[in-house]
This record gives sequence, structure tokens and C-alpha cells, in this order.
Amino acid sequence: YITKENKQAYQYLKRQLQRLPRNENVQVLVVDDSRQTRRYISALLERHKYQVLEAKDGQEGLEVLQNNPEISVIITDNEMPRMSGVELCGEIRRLYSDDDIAIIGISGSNASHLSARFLKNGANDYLRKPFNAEEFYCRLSQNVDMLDNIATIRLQANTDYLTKLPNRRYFFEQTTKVLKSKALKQQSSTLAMIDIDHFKSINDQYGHDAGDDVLSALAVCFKKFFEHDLEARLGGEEFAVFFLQGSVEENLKQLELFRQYLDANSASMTPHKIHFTISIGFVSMAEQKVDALLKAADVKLYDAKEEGRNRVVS
Ligand code: GH3
Ligand code: MG
Ligand code: MG
Ligand code: MG
Ligand code: MG
Repeated sequence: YITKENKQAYQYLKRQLQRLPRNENVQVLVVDDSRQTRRYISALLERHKYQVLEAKDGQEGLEVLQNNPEISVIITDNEMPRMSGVELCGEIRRLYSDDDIAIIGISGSNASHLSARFLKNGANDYLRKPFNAEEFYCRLSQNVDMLDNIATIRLQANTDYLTKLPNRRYFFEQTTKVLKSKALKQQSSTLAMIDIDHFKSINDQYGHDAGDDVLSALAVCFKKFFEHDLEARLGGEEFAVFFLQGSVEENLKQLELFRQYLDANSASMTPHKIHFTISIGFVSMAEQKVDALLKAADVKLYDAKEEGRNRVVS
């Protein structure tokens, strides 16, 4: 489940997984009204394997940006027809965070205040033409490093270290956003709380590391079964799924299949061949606070435990 906020983070992850030289996955947009300058800057970028897109003024730059959401760096001239570079900066910052897109202003103008105007309007850096190619590469690379660092930290802040599932913090942030947009339309929300049965005795019998293996194995299944929904490890051996698609009946059926699948297959998922089961509390209601949804699901989960575990209660 990828949100716009995590776009950069996942791009970073993708780059790491594919082990591609970094630049090959970095899209740079060059905005300049002079075809000659555009070509010169693009050639510099291509020499270092960056992916390059071009636009001939700010207006076109915005259009290219909207059609290419993976662009992460914009290099822009200032004096251009229709929309200047400084104006373009302002527009981009209205639409995109500086955590996602870096802007480098470039101009041949002698106006000494131009660098300040670029920076005040949201540019991250500024170069005077003619510039030295080495300096150009260094500044560009530092800006890409900064974006990568932010992406890494953001991903780590949103991910549970053991299971690599989204964590509680991410779950609350994202569901709160979805609930806010649903509130306007008076729609109901569907959520499940999932808890491993007798997990304490798994730890007691096989050790804490084996318990961790169970948590990780369960997380892999979560990703498979709830690919299009928002699943998270809330803490300990408790998980939640916030459904983003399907009818209530379909969601409930999917959870029942998940429960059955684990009951039948969990024993082959870990080195110690530990058979484990889960209990599930399920709710679907018009509610605007995720806490309230979780609380309601927790009541159902408690019932599932009381009624003998390894079941879904709605
Ligand atoms: P129930 O069926 O009622 O849910 O019983 P339970 O034993 O699963 O529940 P209980 O809340 O009594 O115990 C949960 C245990 O989960 C206690 C805690 O030590 C363990 N636990 C929490 N986080 C982790 C973890 O990250 N790794 C491991 N191995 N154990 C954990
Ligand atoms: Mg110009
Ligand atoms: Mg418990
Ligand atoms: Mg438990
Ligand atoms: Mg528990």
C-alpha cells in the first residue's frame, strides 16, 4: 500500500533492491527556454546517467511534472516566457513538499538578489551561469543524497523493524487521513484486529527468537492476503487491517480464509515448525476516529478469545 508520502521512500527502496547505480533511477527535469542551454545541461546529466526530461518554460515544466510523478530534481532557468523559474518554484512548493522534490535555480542574470529570490521561493540551491561542471555535479548529488536520506528516515519511521510491516504510527496517520475523507461522504469503515493465540506459551516453549520467527512468518502472510489494504503491526502480537476495497462480506470472507490458511499451514512456516492460530475481531461502522474503530474491534476480539480462539467474530 503506497501513498504519495511514501513514494520517495519506496523509490529509494526499489533502487536499493535493484542495486542499480543510483543516478539511473533519478529523474531530473530541466526547464530552460534556450534549447541550446537545455541540451547542454541535459548532456551533462546524461553523462552521469541521470534520466532527463525537458521543458521550455515554467508552465510546461509544471505539466511535465504532473505527468511524471517520479521526477525528484528540477533544474530551472529564471527568465522564461509565460512563467519564470522563481514563479515555477513557488508553484511547485504549493503542490509538492521539499522532502520529495529538490529544485536548483540557474541563471545567467547579473542580478545579485536572484539567488535569494530563488531560495525564498522554495529552491534548494542556486548556480550562476556559466558554471563549472564539477560544481554542478556536486550540488546535484548532494541534493539527491538529501532526498534519499529523508526517504530512508521516513521509511524507517513508518516500518516495524522485526516484521517490516507498516507500524502503529503509519497505521494511525494513514487511517486518520482516509477517515477524514470518508467523514465528508458519511461512509462506513471496515477494520479487523488480529491477535496470535497463546503466543506467550510459544515464547515459553520455544524461546523468544522462535516467537519472533512466528511474527515474521505471519507478516509475510499479511502482505500476501491484504496486498491492497492497509495492514500494520500495532505492537506485540497484535495486528490490524483497515480495508480499502471490497464489500463488508468480501472483507469478512477474506479474513476467514486468512484464519483457515494459517490454521492449515502455519506449522510449515518456521524452522521450529510451530503451529499457531489467530483470533480476529471485525467491525464495519460509520466512525471518524480510528481509536474508536480499534476499540470496537478489540471488543469483538475479546469475544473471539472467550469463545475459544482461532475464529473471526463480527
Ligand atoms: P491470547 O491467546 O489470549 O492472546 O494469549 P497470548 O499468550 O497470546 O497473549 P498475552 O497477551 O498473554 O501474551 C503476549 C505475549 O507476546 C507476551 C509478550 O512477551 C509477547 N511478545 C510481545 N512482543 C513480542 C515480540 O516482539 N517478540 C516475541 N517473541 N514475543 C513478543
Ligand atoms: Mg532564459
Ligand atoms: Mg492477550
Ligand atoms: Mg495473543
Ligand atoms: Mg495480545
